[in-house]
Amino acid sequence: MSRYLHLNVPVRHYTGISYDLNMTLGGPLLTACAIQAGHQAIYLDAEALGYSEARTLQEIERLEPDVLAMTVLTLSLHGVEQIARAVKARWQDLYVVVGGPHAVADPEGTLATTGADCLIVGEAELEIGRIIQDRPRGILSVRAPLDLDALPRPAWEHSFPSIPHYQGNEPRFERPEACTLPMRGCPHACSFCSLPLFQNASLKPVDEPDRLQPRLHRSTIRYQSAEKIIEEWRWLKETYGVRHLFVYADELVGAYASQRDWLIPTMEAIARANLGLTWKTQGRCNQRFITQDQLDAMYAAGCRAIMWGVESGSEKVNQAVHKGTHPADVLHTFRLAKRAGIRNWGYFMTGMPEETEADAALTEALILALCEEGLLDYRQVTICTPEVNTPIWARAEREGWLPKRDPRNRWHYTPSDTPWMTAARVRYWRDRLATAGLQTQHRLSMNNVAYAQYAPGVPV
Ligand code: B12
Ligand code: SF4
Repeated sequence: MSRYLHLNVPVRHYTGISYDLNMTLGGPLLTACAIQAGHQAIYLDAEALGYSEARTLQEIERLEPDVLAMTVLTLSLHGVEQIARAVKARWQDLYVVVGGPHAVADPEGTLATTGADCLIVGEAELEIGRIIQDRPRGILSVRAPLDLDALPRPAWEHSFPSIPHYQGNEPRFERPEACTLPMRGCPHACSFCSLPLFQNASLKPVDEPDRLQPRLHRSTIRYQSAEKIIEEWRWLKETYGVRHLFVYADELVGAYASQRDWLIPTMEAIARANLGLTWKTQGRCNQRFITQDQLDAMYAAGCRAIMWGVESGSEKVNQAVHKGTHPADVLHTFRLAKRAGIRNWGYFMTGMPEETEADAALTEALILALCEEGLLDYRQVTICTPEVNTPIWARAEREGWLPKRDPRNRWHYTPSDTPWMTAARVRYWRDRLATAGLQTQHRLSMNNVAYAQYAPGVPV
């Protein structure tokens, strides 16, 4: 039996932003799988706890793990590098393994700069027990879980902080808020999204290190059964008093035709279970795949808000980033959701490839049309940030407009000129789009790249 510590590293000391509102599931899930495999395990979200690097190291010392696992996002890479180096300087024998979206996007670079013993590419639930036991080295891939019902619940009882600590990103929903992941996978390949990277290239798998195999399969569509979902949601309510859920699904509704075959019966079963929970989730605007019956069923099951990735009001720009949606998809979707009683949260970007000021004006026109019909309950306007090794990043690098690298925050807060707009004009459009169509302005500045906007006085 080994002692496994899964760490979400602190980032606020170099980003200047506290990422403590929402929890993440990878660490608590892998912690549960480690426990199931017979190990002692803890998940520590040092960022949510407001720990400094020094305090995080003290906790590592106190907990005396044999295996230190860290999730790496592009933004948290610097924090992981700091902790990994400090750990290796003090405790050479402590086995350090890293994984997560940035590890998938840049395995060689991440292994080199963190100095970890091992880097895992993929969803690691099925293999984390083996990794803890065998402590392999180098870059290895893992089989993704295909049967989500077979996975344990996230180990919130071994997670610090626990669920009630997190405030959630919408103060008007009831507390406590938890998160859950009833489906995984998306067939699309938007060029700014990191998730499609989970399916590229070939690597040696953990279970057969002598053989190359394709990485599996973030894009493969997988669902929990209604029974499993209800059991987990009820457990969250009864154990932690949870009142509201953030349903992390790659896109829960609108992504493909057959989605409804799972969605409608599952929503009906959740509604029948009468759990008394409200929730929000993510969806994709589409004229064909979004239908009233699906949204009505979601509302009956407790859905009160959907975050829609609108990106741009210009069809040309949405084609350029492989989003492939049209303003008519947005209007159709927002109308049906509103009719169902579900709040529309629109997520817009500016500073995208091929986006000129005329295209930004089309986004403004779409926002105004949505406001005119009272369809936009909340909006967020973000300056497009190329994440490492996504297609949009490759394009920006090729065309010479990749934002200037800041070694710590990996250019998340440093928009630069694109061939189609200057950085100053991108900022201008971000601010203009954040307030377009609002009579009373109530702006919530989240950070340098995003502005969030609540329509004042609108109850959730
Ligand atoms: C919840 C969430 C958040 C929360 C919590 C983030 C946090 N503390 O980690 C909040 C809102 C704070 C947030 C913030 C940000 N986020 Co966010 N977020 C998500 C979201 C929607 C769900 C994460 C989740 O729980 N997934 C489910 C679990 C099961 O998957 P997973 O985390 O990938 O873990 C699996 C594997 O990666 C692997 N694994 C993970 N870690 C490890 C470690 C080891 C050792 C091993 C072996 C395996 C392994 O096994 C896990 C189990 O299958 C994802 C999108 C998504 N669908 O995943 C985006 C996502 C992670 N976010 C993203 C981004 C860009 C951001 C921000 C930079 C946004 C911004 N501009 O401010 C910040 C960065 C925050 C930070 N601390 O660095 C990108 C990351 C891209 C990248 N290359 O890094 C994602 C992938 C969205 C996307 N589609 O591109 N985010
Ligand atoms: S539709 Fe959503 S989850 Fe799918 S690739 Fe695009 S942004 Fe990513």
